[in-house]
Amino acid sequence: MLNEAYIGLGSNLGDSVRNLRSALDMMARFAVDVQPSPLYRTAPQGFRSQPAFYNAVCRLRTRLTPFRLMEELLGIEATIGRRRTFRNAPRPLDLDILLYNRLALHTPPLLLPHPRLTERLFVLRPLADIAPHLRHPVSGLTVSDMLQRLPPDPDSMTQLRWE
Ligand code: PH2
Ligand code: MG
Ligand code: MG
Repeated sequence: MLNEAYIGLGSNLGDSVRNLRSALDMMARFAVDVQPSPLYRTAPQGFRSQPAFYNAVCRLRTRLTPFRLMEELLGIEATIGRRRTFRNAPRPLDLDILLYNRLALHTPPLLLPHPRLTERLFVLRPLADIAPHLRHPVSGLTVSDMLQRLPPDPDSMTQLRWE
């Protein structure tokens, strides 16, 4: 059975745009219909004294379970050169499963939907570009609803070209 998942992509070390593009290419090994959102340059949220991020999301279809999907994504992060040091440290690539079908799961390290999805402009803005009517399986809110509930912060994001 083909499952539908949404993945958050982020990078703020090295050649970030190249890292994000390579990650999208590598997802074709275990997924079909990989559809990326527009690309954004975003101000770091949380730990602020680090380089600006490049963020996007993508939709994909896969036969993998969420656990196997997470393993594959961690494998791509490692291939691109991520070394885990401290939480929220600058990284060449971060790939997070945001949503997987309408599944709600609490099996750390895999939490679905992604618990910080609703508070992150750098996730909701690109997600709204490709799936505005998609619903959060727990709250029932659409992506546009969630985006409208966030305080507007237009200066924190700039849309860029992929090429
Ligand atoms: N990821 C984080 C913490 N802060 N800020 C931005 N702008 N983009 C990110 O991808 C990001 C972040 C932890 O994963
Ligand atoms: Mg992550
Ligand atoms: Mg993350």
